[in-house]
Amino acid sequence: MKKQVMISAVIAGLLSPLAAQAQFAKAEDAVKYRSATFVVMAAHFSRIGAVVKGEKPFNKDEVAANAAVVASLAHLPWQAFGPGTEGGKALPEIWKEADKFKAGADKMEKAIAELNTAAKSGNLDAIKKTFGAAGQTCKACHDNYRKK
Ligand code: ASC
Repeated sequence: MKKQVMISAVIAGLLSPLAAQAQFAKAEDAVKYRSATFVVMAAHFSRIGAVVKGEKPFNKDEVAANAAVVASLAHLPWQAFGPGTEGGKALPEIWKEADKFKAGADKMEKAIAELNTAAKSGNLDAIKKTFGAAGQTCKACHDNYRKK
């Protein structure tokens, strides 16, 4: 038993560097994965948007829950833009300007983390401000790297 646990731990240790690097059998799977993460992210982001725009009443806990979902999903799509996964709504510029694309992704993750912090605080003014800034980072990438 002890030995089995040790073996499992060694295997887990060997595999952990790979965990950050997504494994997709086909390019199409990577396209589906990243599209799905963006769809779910957008659903939760726009629920916060409705509050920010005054279309829905401000419920602190709901905004915080939506921001937490967005913040955890924000880390996911990038691993699915690996070499050879061109397709879907992604423009080929993503692979030609990988550093610039990565910088945009980092900026977005940071802005979303700030929205999440604001949402946890429950301060609506801070939520509005950070929501706007986060939305700009979504838009910047869409303008440059998403098919119209
Ligand atoms: C959303 C959504 C986006 C961003 C972007 C902000 O609600 O689905 O992609 O905001 O439109 O400009």
